[in-house]
Amino acid sequence: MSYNIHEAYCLDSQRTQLFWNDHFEGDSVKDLWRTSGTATVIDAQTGGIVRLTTGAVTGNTAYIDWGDIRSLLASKRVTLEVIVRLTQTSNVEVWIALWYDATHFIRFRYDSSAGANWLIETDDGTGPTSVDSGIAADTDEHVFRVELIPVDEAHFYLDLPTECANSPISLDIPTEHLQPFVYVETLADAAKSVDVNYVAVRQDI
Ligand SMILES: [Ca+2]
Repeated sequence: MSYNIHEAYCLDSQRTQLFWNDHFEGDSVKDLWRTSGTATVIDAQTGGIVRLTTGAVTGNTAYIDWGDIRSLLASKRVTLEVIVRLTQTSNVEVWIALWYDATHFIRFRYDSSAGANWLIETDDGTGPTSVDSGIAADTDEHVFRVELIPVDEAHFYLDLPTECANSPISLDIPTEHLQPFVYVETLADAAKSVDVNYVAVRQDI
């Protein structure tokens, strides 16, 4: 069987789980994605990436998400895996998230103005909980993975099987429906970008 986890896209399922992924191959970003800022598919690089690029003014942003089609739930043991490469680590903020809104999320966050390391964070509207992953940001490609297994614990992995310091987080887990969200903001008057190679989700039916 197949099951629509996004209205524009089907995914495979087994008897008890759904799987969905996009490797950003082809000439353009698939219609199911909403983009802001500049989002360019580079098909020849690393089997297809989408490069998100901000404008060149402090506070400019770029992001990619499902256009507020939110079909992911912590209570269904959602797992998100995203492969991302920062093209720079200075004057930039990056989020890799399961996202409802600015106060309901589960995310990796790197803010160059706050420190050298990735933070791991949750918020259910009463948080956030924000702790240090123990892992410094760099410009290599990495696999970012968060698993809600069990449903009341957010386990964060950066390059499996390495579980981040201070993971899991069991506070401030959002109960809202979520979508994938990758976001970059420039903290200087210069364009900043991130390369997203792959986004995948899995959750229970
Ligand atoms: Ca790819």
